[in-house]
Amino acid sequence: MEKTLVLIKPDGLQKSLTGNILTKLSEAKLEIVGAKVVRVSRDLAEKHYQHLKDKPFFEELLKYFQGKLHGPHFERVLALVYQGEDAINRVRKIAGATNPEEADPTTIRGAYGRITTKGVFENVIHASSDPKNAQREIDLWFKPEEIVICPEDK
Ligand code: IDP
Ligand code: MG
Repeated sequence: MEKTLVLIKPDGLQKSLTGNILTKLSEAKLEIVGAKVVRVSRDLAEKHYQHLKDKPFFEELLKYFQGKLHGPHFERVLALVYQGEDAINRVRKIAGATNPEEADPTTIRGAYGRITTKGVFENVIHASSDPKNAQREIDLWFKPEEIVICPEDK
């Protein structure tokens, strides 16, 4: 059993894609064990994307991730934790490649993502990349009591 963090980023919310994204993700046959709306502070954004802090696009990425490119109503993300067998890879497959122009058009990022004129990949969702990152990210975004696990799975 694996858990993985999914974030519907501000562009996904602004484009009214929440329903489409959740429907797509339901193909993975996983369980939702956590969900909430979060206003992303600079500190949280920096921690979440700490592996990219030396990249030239880091500042623009933080702005995008905090919703500062999408107006005051979209300064938020929808955070979800999915659980199930091979959850991390199953969700990554449905999410698609990081670069929305290289992503398969049938994936979420391929269908709905874009690259801004400033070069940010607005790719609609985040999905944890591997078990170590999934654990780190779930601990960063959720308190233990916000995760609802079936007693039989404990
Ligand atoms: P991932 O989201 O597929 O795991 P990461 O390399 O962890 O990819 O990058 C995190 C986020 O940073 C991406 O989802 C995308 O929004 C942005 N990003 C990554 N690489 C680039 C780039 O080369 N140019 C612009 N934005 C990028
Ligand atoms: Mg990543």
